[in-house]
Amino acid sequence: MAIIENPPSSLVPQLQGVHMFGFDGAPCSQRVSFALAEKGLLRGKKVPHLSAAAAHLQARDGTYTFRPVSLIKHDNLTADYAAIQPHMVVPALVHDGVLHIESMDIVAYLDEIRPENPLLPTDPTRAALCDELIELGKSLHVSVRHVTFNWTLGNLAKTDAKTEAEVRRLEQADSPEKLADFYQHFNSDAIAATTFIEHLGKLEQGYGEQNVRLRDSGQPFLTGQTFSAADIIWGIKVLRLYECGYPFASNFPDLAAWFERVRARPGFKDGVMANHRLFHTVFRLKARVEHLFGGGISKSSRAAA
Ligand SMILES: N[C@@H](CCC(=O)N[C@@H](CS)C(=O)NCC(=O)O)C(=O)O
Repeated sequence: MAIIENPPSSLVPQLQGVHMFGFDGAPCSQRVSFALAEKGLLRGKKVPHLSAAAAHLQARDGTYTFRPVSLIKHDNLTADYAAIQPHMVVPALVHDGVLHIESMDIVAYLDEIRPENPLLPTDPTRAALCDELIELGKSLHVSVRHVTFNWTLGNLAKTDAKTEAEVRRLEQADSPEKLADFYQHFNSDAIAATTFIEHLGKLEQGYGEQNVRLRDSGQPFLTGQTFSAADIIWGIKVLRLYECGYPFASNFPDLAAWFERVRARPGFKDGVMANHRLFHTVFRLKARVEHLFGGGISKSSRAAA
């Protein structure tokens, strides 16, 4: 479990109940919002992310307090947020003063504290497959970042020079996120077009494997008959590329059919889409216009494996 002991922020130990620091348009944040909704924990108050107002410190029972950290305004790339989330990424979750990071570790933690509607299978074969699919999903996160920044966000995601220097100053030497290097290269257009295409290829390889798994098993979900944390991480991974205009229905039809099942879930509707409608629509529209003019991601996608 990724628990951060004694974080520098004085806010964290004051927070009671469940508080989530997140951004509704970010895949890693969506994984946790999805899991919270699957667990029946509803979003309660929404308060400024650094608020220490007395009325904001206690989350109501059965709900979680949402503390939005705008990745567009780069709220995450600040000393105040680095004092909470040491790698300057979302999400972070505080439960009764204890800070948890790493989205899939948070999902596992939620499964532990609210065992109803289990997300981690107990059957050893399914559990091993679930772990494997989560690990693969995590390893592809850097590819989602490259693809999203290139095909969806573009210049919007660039930081100014001051923020870039601040990230370099604040980032811990052993941060797994390597945000300082990423922003340095992305801001100066130093990432080769072939690199973006390679990342898209890695994702396609992963989607292809899941497409074959679903087709061959004939099961409704990735690890079998019931929904699991593997469906959360992969569902969100498909959502993001779908928003970039990726042609899932033609390239990976079994995965596309599975995604319809995932997005029909109340947990997906309430946890992910209810707070993400605007970005979703804007991303999809942008992708459609690009496609219309002969550009966009479908031009770089390969045919089904
Ligand atoms: N391993 C982390 C990765 C978190 C992560 O990369 N979050 C992204 C959003 S999906 C982020 O906050 N990026 C900050 C940025 O790009 O400036 C987790 O799973 O929680």
